[in-house]
Amino acid sequence: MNLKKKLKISLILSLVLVLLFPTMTIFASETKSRAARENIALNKPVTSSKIENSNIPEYAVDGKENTFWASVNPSELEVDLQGFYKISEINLMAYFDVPANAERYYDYEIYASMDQEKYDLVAKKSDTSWNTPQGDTYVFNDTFTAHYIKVKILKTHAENQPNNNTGHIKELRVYGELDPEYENPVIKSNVALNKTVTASGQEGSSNPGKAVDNNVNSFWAVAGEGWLEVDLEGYFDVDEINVLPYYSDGRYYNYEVYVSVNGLDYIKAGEKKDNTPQTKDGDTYTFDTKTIRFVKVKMLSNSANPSIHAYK
Ligand SMILES: [Ca+2]
Repeated sequence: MNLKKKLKISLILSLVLVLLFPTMTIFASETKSRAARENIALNKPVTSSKIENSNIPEYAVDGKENTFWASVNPSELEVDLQGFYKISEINLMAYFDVPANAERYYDYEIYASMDQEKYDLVAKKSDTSWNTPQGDTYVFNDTFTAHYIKVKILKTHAENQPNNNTGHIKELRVYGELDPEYENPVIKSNVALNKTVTASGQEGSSNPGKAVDNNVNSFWAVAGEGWLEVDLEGYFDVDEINVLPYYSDGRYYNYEVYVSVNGLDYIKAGEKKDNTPQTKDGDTYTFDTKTIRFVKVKMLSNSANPSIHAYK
């Protein structure tokens, strides 16, 4: 059981109905506080002022040093940390040339906010040193609590490019721990994403893997009744499963959801046996936490077609 992870899980299944079959997305919620050195800005929701050349704001928090967000000054980038964190360090890796053809640095300010209304200046670039691969690191011995971090680039100083007025950020990294004095939302991650999936069959190229690829435009499909099973590839403490069937035109599905530790013995965790039309919220099943590795959905019927579809 050394693979056991202390996580809560919600499972989302997307089912379409006309020729398709179920699809799965499984979310896990971390219940422990995060490690102090984890970059809490990584892959968090981010917005910005007008982007330049399709260099979207997500590129500033994607963990990749070869992608960057770009905007025209005054440039603003704001990341939602999705919780209240006591911030201990911020590292801003602004754009630098490799090799250096045009050294540059920015005049910028970094703000912290609890509510997106009041912003406090917590750091600023106030010298003329060029941007470097190490970025600019700000350590806060006196931590402060923030939910949002905003960077404002005011002016660009670029060698041999006096008219350069764009701000580029390769990575914005934020470090800190959840502040227990504030109520923090449960942060969920999809533990089914790209995990191993098996099914009773498939229709055409709609293979079971498309049920867990986090792409709503791809789907797993099978004709007639069938089942889909996700191997989480580890043990998780699950307390919620959400099944999200296709919900247009008032159709409904009947199905059963099972969970299993070993893939041999199954416990029913939920079922839909009524005629209630499917909705965009899907069907949620909550129960006392169970440690499981497998989740299986057995499709019984749908109201619109003798075949069963699922997509995500
Ligand atoms: Ca990047």
